[in-house]
Amino acid sequence: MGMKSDSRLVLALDETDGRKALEVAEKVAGTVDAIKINWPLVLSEGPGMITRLADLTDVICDFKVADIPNTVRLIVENAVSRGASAVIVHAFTGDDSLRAAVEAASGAEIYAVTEMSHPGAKMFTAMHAEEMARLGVECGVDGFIAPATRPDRIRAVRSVVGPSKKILSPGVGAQGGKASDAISAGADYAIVGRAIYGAEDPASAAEAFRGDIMSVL
Ligand code: BMP
Repeated sequence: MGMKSDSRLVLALDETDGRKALEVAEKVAGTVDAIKINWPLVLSEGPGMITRLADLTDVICDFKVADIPNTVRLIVENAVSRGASAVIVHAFTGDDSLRAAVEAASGAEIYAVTEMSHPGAKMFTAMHAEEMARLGVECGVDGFIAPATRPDRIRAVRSVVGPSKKILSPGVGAQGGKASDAISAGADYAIVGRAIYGAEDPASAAEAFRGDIMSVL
């Protein structure tokens, strides 16, 4: 299993108006390899949005699950049963919670957060990013989230996890990172939100990001 890797671009669809979200999704579904949804859209439009978007492309549920193993299992099973191809979990919860996520995914993928992309990430997640990446490999996760705002940290995570694990990298566009820099540093996919769904013309914005990524492949 696993999502396609044609454009290496993932749309972060944090648009909270369901009608607009679906409009953007329809416009860019042919360009991006997957759509990532997070709490803003699910809380405003309901979890049925997972299933609706899954009709268009692979859906990554970015629920950043951080809980005891039983609760992790319940959340991952629910998201996967609604059509999610992947679920994002936090790694700081430790080995039992990570293993619970991997077991519950049954065919879908689990991505674990290492260092986050915002400035505050330097306070805690950055210090433990390599340890969390190592733990994720031990627990059998399929991939990792690492920051496009700090490509050197993508390189550090890649060197720990090896070539076969996926790295998805948010922080492109609105947060200042560049998609091609993230890919050159070892990410498999760049995640882009506001710079696509907030653009006047989301389809051509997505095409421009794809072009930037292709320039380094
Ligand atoms: P934007 O391109 O609009 O900044 O959106 C980035 C998306 O990636 C958001 O959904 C955010 O929650 C997510 N994200 C992030 O920005 N940094 C991380 O370290 C982890 C994330 O999941």
